[in-house]
Amino acid sequence: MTQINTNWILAFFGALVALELVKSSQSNEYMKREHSLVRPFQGVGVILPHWDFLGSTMVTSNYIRLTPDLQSKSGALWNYSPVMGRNWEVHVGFKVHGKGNELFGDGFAIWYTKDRMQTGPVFGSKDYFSGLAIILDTYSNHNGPHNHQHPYLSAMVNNGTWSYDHDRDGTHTQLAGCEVRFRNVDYETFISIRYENDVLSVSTDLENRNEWKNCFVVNNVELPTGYYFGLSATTGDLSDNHDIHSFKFFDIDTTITHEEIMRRTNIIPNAKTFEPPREHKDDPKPGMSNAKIFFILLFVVLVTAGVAIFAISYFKDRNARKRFY
Ligand SMILES: [Ca+2]
Repeated sequence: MTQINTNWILAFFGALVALELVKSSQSNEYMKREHSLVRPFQGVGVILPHWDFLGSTMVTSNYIRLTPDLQSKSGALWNYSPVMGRNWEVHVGFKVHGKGNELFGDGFAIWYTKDRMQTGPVFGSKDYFSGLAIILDTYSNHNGPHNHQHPYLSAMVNNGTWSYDHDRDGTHTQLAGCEVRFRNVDYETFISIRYENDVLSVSTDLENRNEWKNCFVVNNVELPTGYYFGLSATTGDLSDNHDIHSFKFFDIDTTITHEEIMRRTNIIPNAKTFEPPREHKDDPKPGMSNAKIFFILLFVVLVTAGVAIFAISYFKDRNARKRFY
């Protein structure tokens, strides 16, 4: 009886192991290493195969930190192989965490763009980009009303002529978005970006459930082949650690000809549907810093004291003169 049980258990675990092997070999067939980043990251020195990095980016064996939880940092990671597939899916494992409970920022972006390794004001990368940006915005600049909370996940497609407007948290150029909560959790959080037959689908796994939750699906999004994947993050007055744990690229093309891939390199990125734009309001004048307020108060005190001293001595003088009459 005991023998039978043991055999059963062994057989059961054997089957499980076999199943896992099949699963992993299947996913590895689709995963393209030249566009992926998997642990451990550190080989010899800090060379990352297929990727370049810049700015505050720091590579450890377990994660790649785009920015530390310090003010005014900016970092990026860029794949150096252009993507020559039409249909793909990308899974990014990340962790955003920091000391701030109420105030933190600014967030990070996942790029599929024409230009790579260019720094700028949009989460550490250049504005007026050509391509796709998936933005995970943790700080609400909140100029004028928008009816969502932060962190906020949104997509923007740009043909190089649009500017990402931080004042409005990019809401006038976004295709779609959803509220997300991914900060300061103990486990790794994930985003999936699927681009198949001009349909862009973004979903997340932020609750350690090992299942995807839909964020949005947008039809009629045209992106060319031959662009580059990148990741970038930035901090300003507010900060966070922006850590990347994995980047997995899956080729989901079933049948595509070389001609079609080449033809699609000429596409100008575009999306047929945008969310309705909202009016731009100029930013309110920036608030005075504490140092400024201190110096103004000091100035007022000094002037008041000066006037008082002058007044006292003046009246003293007058009083003194009066005695002569
Ligand atoms: Ca923002």
